[in-house]
Amino acid sequence: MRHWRIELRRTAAAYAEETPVTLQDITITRNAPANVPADLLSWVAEIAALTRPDAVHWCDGSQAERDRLYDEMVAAGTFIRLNPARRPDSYLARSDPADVARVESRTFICSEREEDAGPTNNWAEPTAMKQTLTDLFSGAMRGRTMYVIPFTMGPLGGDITRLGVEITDSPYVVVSMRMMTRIGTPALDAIIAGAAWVPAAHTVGYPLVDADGNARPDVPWPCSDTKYITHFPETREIWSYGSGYGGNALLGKKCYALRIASVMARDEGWMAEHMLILKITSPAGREFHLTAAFPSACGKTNLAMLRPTIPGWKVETVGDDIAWMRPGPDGRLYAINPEAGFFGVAPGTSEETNPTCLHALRHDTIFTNTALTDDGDVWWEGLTAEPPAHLLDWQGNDWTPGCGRPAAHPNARFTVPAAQAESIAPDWESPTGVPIDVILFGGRRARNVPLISEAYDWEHGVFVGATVSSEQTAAAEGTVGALRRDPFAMLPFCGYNMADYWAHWLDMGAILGEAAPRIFQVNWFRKDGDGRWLWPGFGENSRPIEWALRRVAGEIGALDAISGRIPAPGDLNLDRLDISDDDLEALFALDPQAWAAEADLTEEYFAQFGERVPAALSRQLAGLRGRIAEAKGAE
Ligand code: GTP
Ligand code: SPV
Ligand code: MN
Repeated sequence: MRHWRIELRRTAAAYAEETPVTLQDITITRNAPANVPADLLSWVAEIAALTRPDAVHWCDGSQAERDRLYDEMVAAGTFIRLNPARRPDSYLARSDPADVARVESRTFICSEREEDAGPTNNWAEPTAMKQTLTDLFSGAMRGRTMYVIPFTMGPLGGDITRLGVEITDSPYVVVSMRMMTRIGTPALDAIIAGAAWVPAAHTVGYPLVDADGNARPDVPWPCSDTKYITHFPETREIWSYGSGYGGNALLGKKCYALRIASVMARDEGWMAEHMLILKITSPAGREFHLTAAFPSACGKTNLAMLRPTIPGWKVETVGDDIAWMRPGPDGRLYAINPEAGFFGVAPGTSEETNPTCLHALRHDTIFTNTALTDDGDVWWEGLTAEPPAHLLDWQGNDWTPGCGRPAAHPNARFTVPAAQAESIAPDWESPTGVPIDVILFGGRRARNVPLISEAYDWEHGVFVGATVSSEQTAAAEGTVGALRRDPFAMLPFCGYNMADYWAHWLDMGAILGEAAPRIFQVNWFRKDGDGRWLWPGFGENSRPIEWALRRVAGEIGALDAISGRIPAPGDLNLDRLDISDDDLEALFALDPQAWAAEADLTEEYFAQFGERVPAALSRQLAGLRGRIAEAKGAE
């Protein structure tokens, strides 16, 4: 399995021959906690021998360690301490302007065979990529401290929980991982006790001493113009070079919990999904759990902290970005949130749109690329109706309203422990997870896709998931607003061939049978001809969700339509909602002509996967065409 280590060891040894270095010099063995297993110790030693840090620090995850790193980052200019009277224990980081989001064009799945990465992933041959990375990592940590971060994805002791170890030269990554995962001694103890772990090597690629021994000063946000975010699915490894931002650098998140975990899940009969997890209690006290897959920056964090506008319903948060799900002993599908924090989009978060989230950010929060107010607090577009008269923008430049530049970067983010959300469900860390009743698929669609519709069955639900399109957001580099296919909101996150992933979903449906969650498609983002949102969104999204739960409870019927089953007139709860009949009609309008065009595009889209498209999905496409023809006939 780990044949690359031999390769790397050879390369590292060759490197050490040129410039002799002993492991004692870089204090790996001296600093290592007691009983670290030999495979972990030798991996750390190899990476250290390759990257040549000044020191190696094994993270214990303690408050003292955190405090020391915060102080060091403030001294280095990486962190600005926010006004403690306004935002206690909170910090602002400004990234390099060229390192602000995930870089999908530099993200690679290095499976042995190209077809196993599939047409939607960048593929690179693993041996060649290892060589490239070995060259890039050589000496990359000179002048820096190398941190070793043992972490767990999921609560320790959980059935679905998995371990990892990230090596990084970024203290920002250490303190962010401390919020986003569970790091330190307990995770290391589990590894010492024999748990399997995924190695994840990260460097910002900005050594402070070059190969000739010339020193250069550090910068507040070190990174490299060259970036590689690489995954080796067969050997379950992650290597990331050149970026310090979000999913590029916090390797537990997208790299492990989605790209590598999706491969593990396929092999082991579970699911790793880009989904929020909610607990919902009805006025009668019945508990439901729901997951929802929306593409990046399309409303998962908002829905995860939903405040229902309809009376009597209670919503609690289990997770806001990733769900790991597997069938439980009773045959139902159980989900855990593998993360421990939220790395959420700041712009648009306000007392109106997401008060629960805003309250979670009152203390102990890291902000990245927001604006800074004159009194030492943060600000972003949408936080207040009126912007402050003066700010420092996300790059630290003077900013005044109307200057023509955004104050916060559109992908400015907060990092905060999940437990700080007042909506957090009491059992959010349940080691067995929560049983899922409903799965939602959504995206930003100005046209065609109705507010809500229910899939006819699991197989149709998989078709709906496989055909999700969404307007692109600032969460990744690219053209914001461009419509692209984002199946299951997993386009940038599936670690193997997307068509095989659809087949895995169909297999899981067969295993779950009657106990499978019901699947719905939602769209909060439909617009009229003038570009105005037709649906108020946010807390009002509780209305279509209430309809879905009443369907699950068997309380109401529905109307068969092109995209699925839609609410019969009067069934969608509109009490005290100010919405015109025209807007309501437009929200559910299903134009057969437009849907015929969608079906043509789906056929084209499927074609690129060739023979690997499951027959069930081709059958579903034929079914969709049948419903379109019927609707045309009825016109
Ligand atoms: P990642 O963290 O990137 O995976 O994204 P996410 O899905 O968690 O995104 P998030 O919830 O942070 O989405 C943020 C954007 O969606 C903001 O611009 C919000 O204003 C917008 N948004 C969320 N819910 C709604 C809604 O119901 N209606 C409208 N119109 N916009 C919404
Ligand atoms: C996303 O882009 O879907 C995120 C943010 O959740 S990042 O961790 O940067 O991938
Ligand atoms: Mn995400």
